[in-house]
Amino acid sequence: MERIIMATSKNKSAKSPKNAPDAPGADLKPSYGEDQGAGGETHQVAGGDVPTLTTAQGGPVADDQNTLRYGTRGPALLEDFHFREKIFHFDHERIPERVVHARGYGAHGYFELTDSLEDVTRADVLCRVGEKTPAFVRFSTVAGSKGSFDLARDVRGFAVKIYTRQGNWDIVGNNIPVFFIQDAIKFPDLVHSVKPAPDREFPQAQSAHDNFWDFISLTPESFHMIMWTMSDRAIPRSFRFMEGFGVHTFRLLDKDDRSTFVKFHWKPKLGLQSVAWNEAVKINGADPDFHRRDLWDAINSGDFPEWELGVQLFNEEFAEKFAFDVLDPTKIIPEEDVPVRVIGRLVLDRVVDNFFAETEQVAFMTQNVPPGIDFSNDPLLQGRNFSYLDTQLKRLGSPNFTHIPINAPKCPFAHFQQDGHMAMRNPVGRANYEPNSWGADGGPREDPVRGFRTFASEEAGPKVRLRPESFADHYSQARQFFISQTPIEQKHIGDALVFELSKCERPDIRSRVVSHLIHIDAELAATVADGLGLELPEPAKAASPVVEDLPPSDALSIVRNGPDSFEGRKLGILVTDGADAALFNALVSAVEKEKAVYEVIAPKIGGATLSDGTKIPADQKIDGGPSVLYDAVAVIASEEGAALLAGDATAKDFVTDAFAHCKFIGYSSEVMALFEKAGIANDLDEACIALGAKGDTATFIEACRALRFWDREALVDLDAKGT
Ligand code: HDE
Repeated sequence: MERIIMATSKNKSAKSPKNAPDAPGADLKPSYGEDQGAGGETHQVAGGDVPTLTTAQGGPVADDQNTLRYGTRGPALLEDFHFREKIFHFDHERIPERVVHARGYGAHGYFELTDSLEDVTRADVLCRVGEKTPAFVRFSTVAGSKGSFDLARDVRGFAVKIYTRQGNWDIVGNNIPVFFIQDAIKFPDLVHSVKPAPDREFPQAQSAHDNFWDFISLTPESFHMIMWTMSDRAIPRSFRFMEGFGVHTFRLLDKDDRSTFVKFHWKPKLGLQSVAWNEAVKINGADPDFHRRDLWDAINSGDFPEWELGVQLFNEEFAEKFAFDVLDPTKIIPEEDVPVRVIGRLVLDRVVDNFFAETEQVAFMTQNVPPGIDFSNDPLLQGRNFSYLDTQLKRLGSPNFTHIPINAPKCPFAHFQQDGHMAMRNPVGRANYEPNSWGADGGPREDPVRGFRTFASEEAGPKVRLRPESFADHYSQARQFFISQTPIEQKHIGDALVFELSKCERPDIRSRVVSHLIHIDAELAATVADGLGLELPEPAKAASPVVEDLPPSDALSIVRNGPDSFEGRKLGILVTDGADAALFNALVSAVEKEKAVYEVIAPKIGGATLSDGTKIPADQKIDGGPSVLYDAVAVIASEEGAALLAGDATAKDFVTDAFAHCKFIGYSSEVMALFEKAGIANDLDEACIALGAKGDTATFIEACRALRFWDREALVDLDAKGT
């Protein structure tokens, strides 16, 4: 609590109106040192001074090890207020986790506009080129609970809060540009179906079960999204290498309230990248925190993740003639039809100080838009605008959740809202209503010119519960997505469907899913049916004929939008005692030159002694650092070391997995002994690169830029399907 008071009182410099953060309460600033308890008294410990431990009321604590009791063996005493307060607070530490997107990870940064949109919007943040506006981003999975693993096959949340001069702007998006459903009224059903079944409370963080596929197979509008979630987009390598999308069509309004439609895109600077499903399953065991650790490590090492903000701008005329309804959230507008114009960048440069205070308490809301940005009638967006405010009250427990620093605007603000649980910024003075006649002491007033104005769209028609005819085509864009993928990505979609449906106990559900796939791609449907040992069913009844000739779009493929560098990626170097020091050092400098990172894996965590006698510490012991944690691997061993590895099951897994996951593998000649025992010696291909001669290490790291040697996948079938 003390720190919150500090944070608000530090805002003194901004000239702020009555209800601004530094009005009431700011005078509580203590006259002693900021973060010190007990009157600022400190204790000396090894490494410096620390504050005296206090109760939440500020009273110094003498003994934090023992409760107060009668005699050493007697009953505890009620008067032990320190114990009572400590346990009371502990008992109330949890708040409800998010109903969806419970598992997430946040970081601070800034948004910088590079290209002004002042011709189409009066949103200040989209008009000030070069200004850095503070931002907070929270990435998440959707289905799993807070303690689930990072590499679930799932959509990822990509929620961005930008603290603009005109209030908070939240783009509460996903890493997939479409959604499962067209109408918000189906959201509870969708989420219930994917969450653990209510009777048995499993499976956790997985869509591979009957309830989910039952719902999906009865909801044809979900099939475009299903193509995306069965693609490798649903198993990203890192938050840093995924795109983000605002999904819905929004409006931009200029100073005369003229409207332009807009869709928002975040494009990662380092390109797109995903993992293999077999890898994802193993990463979840080896490091369930794989994605959050990746973000934490990247930011803390100064390698700040960055995305471009792009917009697709279009007018009513385009919307009218576009083949699909721009209000339908199960549709995209291909970049070939409306190019993405890059207008800014988002950089994440600071991890949180405290996970709960920031990442857990951050409250995103689709309805947070500054003047100059407005909503469309997308029925999903309309429903979300209702839901997000409601959910914050449930989770954070008070209508004053905007008083929590992570949610508070950073611009001056003033209103007459007051009281309620945990009120920290009540209005000062006599007027707490308007209109009033207290003149200059009367508090804030509305501003019709600079305030938020809604687009005055003409609406007409009867009150109905009906989807528009223009929402009826459920398969054409699903097909367009599928044909836009490279062959290897298409194979992964087929594999994913077979895997997921093989976890369904009911054959009729498997079959009903396949009956929809027939409309998307006949060969895909046949492959999935075959993979399931299922007879090809009759096609599902389609509400609208499938448009088969939509052109493929390169923007939809991950492989076509990968990086051209190994920058930001991680090499795992497995070394043993006696490994060639010159080779190791050359490899490390090649990695550093590429702005990539590396970890050393060794049989013992104490490290390995190289051929020249230098001891290098290990980051991982071999069974704690399987190759699935790295983008590429190198194995450098002495003859003795290689013999030792050849007899070790985890070392064999290290290389066979790297091989099966189509990774680039660098190796010293001694390592052939390990390859032989692991059964891959005869299959080595051009992505297995011998490191001996000078220059080999540079060649190896250059090769790693391709990230995967996909040609290998045909040889290492990972699902025993023979495809
Ligand atoms: Fe959400 N969603 N959502 N959602 N959503 C929530 O808000 C909801 C939808 C998204 O990191 C909840 O604070 C409804 C689409 C993200 O804190 C809740 C509907 C998209 C996050 C909620 C949708 C999203 C949420 C749960 C259908 C992508 C996490 C806790 C109409 C464009 C934000 C909370 C964070 C969170 C409701 C559909 C993205 C319950 C009713 C579509 C990234 O309010």
